[in-house]
Amino acid sequence: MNNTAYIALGSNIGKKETYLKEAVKKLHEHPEVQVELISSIYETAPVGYENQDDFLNMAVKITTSLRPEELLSLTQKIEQELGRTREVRWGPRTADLDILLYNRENIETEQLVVPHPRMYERLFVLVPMSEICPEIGEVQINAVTDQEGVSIWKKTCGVEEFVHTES
Ligand code: PH2
Ligand code: MG
Ligand code: MG
Repeated sequence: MNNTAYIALGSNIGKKETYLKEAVKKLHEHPEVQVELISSIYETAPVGYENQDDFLNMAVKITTSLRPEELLSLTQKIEQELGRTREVRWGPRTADLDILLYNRENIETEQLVVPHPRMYERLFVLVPMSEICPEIGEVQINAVTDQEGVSIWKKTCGVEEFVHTES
């Protein structure tokens, strides 16, 4: 588990909190992934494609021995297992898992760009990240002035609550 990565999670269909919890649990259940820290859950207004329900968003810090492309396969598998279909770009989804950071690597392949190209413009990513990633400071958040609609929805106490839920 010698790599550190951050993953943003979002859901805006159905039992949103359940989808987030299931996604975190599935990450942790993978033998080569350990969920180290989780942020609180935030309720956020949709960005990009606005004619859809509000999201719940959060972020997690993991350690992993998976390479970035293997981690991407895992996140995509989890999205599928949680019933994700891709209809509208930036449209409604049961579970969206985006790799934000992988160590300090810059990755640019057809499938994956890390750091996530839009993460520094998105409050729904930066605010949860600021709880768990020391590099994301208030300065960066204050620099994003044109977005509102990110409010705390559930303060999270620890990883335990997420990885040991009954399903
Ligand atoms: N995800 C998007 C597009 N817009 N808006 C919010 N509030 N939260 C999201 O997770 C989100 C979004 C594309 O993945
Ligand atoms: Mg996304
Ligand atoms: Mg995505």
